[in-house]
This record gives sequence, structure tokens and C-alpha cells, in this order.
Amino acid sequence: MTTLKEVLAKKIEEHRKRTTKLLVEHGDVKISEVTIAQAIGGMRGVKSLVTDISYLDPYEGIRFRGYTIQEVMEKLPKPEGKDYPYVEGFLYLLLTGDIPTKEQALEVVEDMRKRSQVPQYVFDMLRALPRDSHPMAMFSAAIVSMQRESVFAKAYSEGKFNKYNSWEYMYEDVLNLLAKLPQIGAFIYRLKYKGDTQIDPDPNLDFGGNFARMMGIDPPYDEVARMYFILHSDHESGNVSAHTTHLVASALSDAYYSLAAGINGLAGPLHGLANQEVLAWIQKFMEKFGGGVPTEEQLKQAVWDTLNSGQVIPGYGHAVLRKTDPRYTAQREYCLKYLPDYPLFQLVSKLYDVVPDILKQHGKAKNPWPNVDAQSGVIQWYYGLTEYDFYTVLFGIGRALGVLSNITWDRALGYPIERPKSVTTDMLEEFAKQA
Ligand code: NMX
Ligand code: MLT
Repeated sequence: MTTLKEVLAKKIEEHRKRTTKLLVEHGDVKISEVTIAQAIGGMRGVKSLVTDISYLDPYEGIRFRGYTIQEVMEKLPKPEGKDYPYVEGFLYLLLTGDIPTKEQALEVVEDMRKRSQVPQYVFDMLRALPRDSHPMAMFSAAIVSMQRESVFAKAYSEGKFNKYNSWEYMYEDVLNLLAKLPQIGAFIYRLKYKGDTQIDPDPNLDFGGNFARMMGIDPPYDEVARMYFILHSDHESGNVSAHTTHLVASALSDAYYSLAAGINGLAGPLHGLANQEVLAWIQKFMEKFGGGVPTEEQLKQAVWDTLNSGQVIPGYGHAVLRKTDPRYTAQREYCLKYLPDYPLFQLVSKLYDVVPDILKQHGKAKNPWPNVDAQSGVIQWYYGLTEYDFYTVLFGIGRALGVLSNITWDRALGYPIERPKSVTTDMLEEFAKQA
């Protein structure tokens, strides 16, 4: 057994007692009430999910297992000579809550390397899809096509499965699946945009390093990959991709079905696809203004034109956050260090100067500040990844780390099938009369 699995098993044993005590001794304590506005309005603010993998404070932003982004980047072990941590060490943190030593992180690197072989039928299936399929549809199809590999589904069908050991089968699926995602993502990229020129992985490289290699993009893109996957990994449990993955897994669907469902949610323009939308929107400006950086006045006009045509400003606003997303700030800091004079970065910075005030004047968005998607495409574009249809696949590889850690814990703690209650409009009207 690896150190990661052993440590996780101990943590699960301890944690089960806390969950049981809460249920048995304090199960009636209220943590939330639901209004009509919340029932109609996307359940905003209703506290009805539990996760310890990450927590989102509206003003501070995300913490992973209690650590801020800066702390994660500082404390986790890093490959020799690199500034950003091993993604594998970050996975150790998400699953266990502990910062691994370099040896422990390297053990996960080795374990994932052994699990990383993508079945040939996945490549064949992807090649058979129409070449104009969206990369997110291809990514989702690749994940679900591997469902036949699920050890969780096999154990269930063989009757080996019980409430206490099911997490171990989920853990195996989760590691097997995660280990393959960089190659699947890079394969889709090179199939779709680089004339089907697959680049093989290098067994000596880590998750981020290998992804950069298989994409065919030189260092420091390996650093960008590590940073990007970590930043996009988790955003507590209520966002569409995390919630969907958890919901589907609650039916005891395996990790392949569950992640594919979450990825399908991430593909929506109000969620992960917003990073592609930001670049598409910015490119339109650039073309309109002859390719140069537009003036502040021109930008203001373009933002108002977008709002007046009934569209949202991509990369701005958030359902929970009420300040600038620290994931935006982390990527902005990268840009300030490595590409401060890059025109696209300057344009994104100018947008940061003008959009919040305009959104405040517009008066609709509860949060006028930028989210993670407003900044991420710029860095990709700078390193030559200009095919912005692909950007949400990058988000998806990162998001898999968080949502798959979550469903491992869902099984460990024996969470039941998720099934909230719905009411009719007549009933809401009746509640309103009685209030
Ligand atoms: N531009 C214009 N209008 C906006 C924006 C924006 N960026 N954000 C919110 N609004 C509008 C929203 O459409 C709604 O209008 P209406 O009452 O006409 O339906 C009103 O403001 C109130 O919405 P909020 O309560 O502030 O936001 P909500 O929680 O419903 O939605 C988002 C959150 C993120 C879906 C929304 O802010 C948005 O559409 N942003 C742009 C898309 C985006 O950047 N998505 C990425 C989110 C992060 N991610 O990576 O997933
Ligand atoms: C996310 O990373 O999932 C997004 O910021 C959306 C959210 O948290 O609702």
C-alpha cells in the first residue's frame, strides 16, 4: 500500500467518528433556512452540502484544506529548480489534508506513472469523432468510454462492496483516471489542431511536466500547467462541476460516469467555458480596433455594447465571491512577472480598470469583480495555445483533482443518494399567503 492510501485510510477512520457523532447527537441542529427566492433562484446560499477538501469565503476566496493559494504554492514540494509544486503532491494534500514531504509526493508521481497508460480504444474512438467536435465533448466522451475499466463498478457487480470498503475501489478508479487525463487532454489538442501528431509521455516527468511535453510546448509551460491545474482544482462543493460529480456519484455511479457528468457541466458558458468566451470577446475588440490595444474610452463603449445587447461580461461576476478572485490575482502575478509588456495582458489589465465600475453602474451583478476565467486565457495565448476552444479542457483536468477527491470522501463517509425535495408553484403561492 502507498503512503498516500495508508494515511488516507487512517484519516477516514478518524473522520467517520466525527460524522457519526454529528448525525447521532446533533442531527436536528439547523444550519440553513430556504426562502422562495432561493428555491427559484438556483439555491444560492443554501447550506446543504458538506466537503472538507476546500472552502470558499466570499471575501477571501478559496482555501484548499485550510491553506490559501499562496500557502499551497509555498509549502508543497516542487520539482528541482521549479517554482510551482508537483500536482501529485497537491493531490496528496486534497485527499489527506496533510502537506506531503518530497518523498511522499514522489511516491504519488511514481504510482500515477504506473497507472497512466491510456487504452488504445480511447484514441481510436476520439479519432472516429467528427473533427469539429468541441474538445469538451471529446474529453467527456474519452472519460466515459473508459467506464469499462472501473474497479468500483466491477466490485459492486461481484457483491464485494460494502459501506466501509467502497472508498478503496473509488480511490483506485480516481487514481487510474486522474493519471490518464494529461495524455487524453494533450491527445485531443494535437489531434484537433496539430494534424493528429501525438507526442508520447516521458516516464521521468511529473503530471505538469508531461502535460507540457505532450502538448508540444516548451518550458516554462510545464510551470504554467502545474499552476493552472492547482488553481482550477476545487471551489468548494456547490459549483456546477463539483456538485454534478457528487450528485451522480451519490447514485453509486463510478468515477468515470461521475466525472464525465461534471465535465459536461463545466462546458457551459456560465461556468468553465467562460475562459474561452473571454478570449473570443477580447479578440473581437482587438479586430474592431485594428489589432492594437484599445483606448479606455473604446473599451468602456465595448463593455456597454455587450451589456446593452443583453449579454454577460465573461470572466466577471460570481455566485459566491464578492471580491476579486484570488485565482485571478495569482495568474495576474504570474503575468506581471513573466509577461508584463504583453499587449493581451495589458488589455486584460485595462478591463480590470474599467469593468467593475461599469458593472456597478449597470446595477445587476452582485459581484462586479473578475473571476478566474478573466485572466487564464492570456497566459495560454502567450505560450502559443491560441485555440481557445481548448481552454476548458485545461480547466477540466485541474477540476478533476478536486471533484474526484471529493467523491472518494463521499464513499468513505457513506453519504447517501442525493435527493432534495421539490415543490410546485401552487405550493409556493400558498407558503407566500401564509407568511
Ligand atoms: N455581466 C453582466 N451581467 C451579469 C454578470 C456579468 N458578468 N454577472 C452577473 N450578471 C447579472 C446576471 O445575469 C443577473 O441578471 P438577471 O437578474 O437579469 O438574471 C444579475 O446580474 C444577478 O446575477 P448574480 O446574482 O450577480 O450572479 P449569479 O450568481 O446568478 O451568476 C455567474 C454568477 C458567474 C454565472 C455570473 O456572474 C455570470 O454570468 N458571469 C459571467 C460568466 C462567467 O464569468 N462565468 C465564470 C464563473 C467562474 N467559473 O469559472 O465557473
Ligand atoms: C468554479 O471554480 O467552480 C467557479 O468559480 C464557479 C463557482 O464556484 O461557482
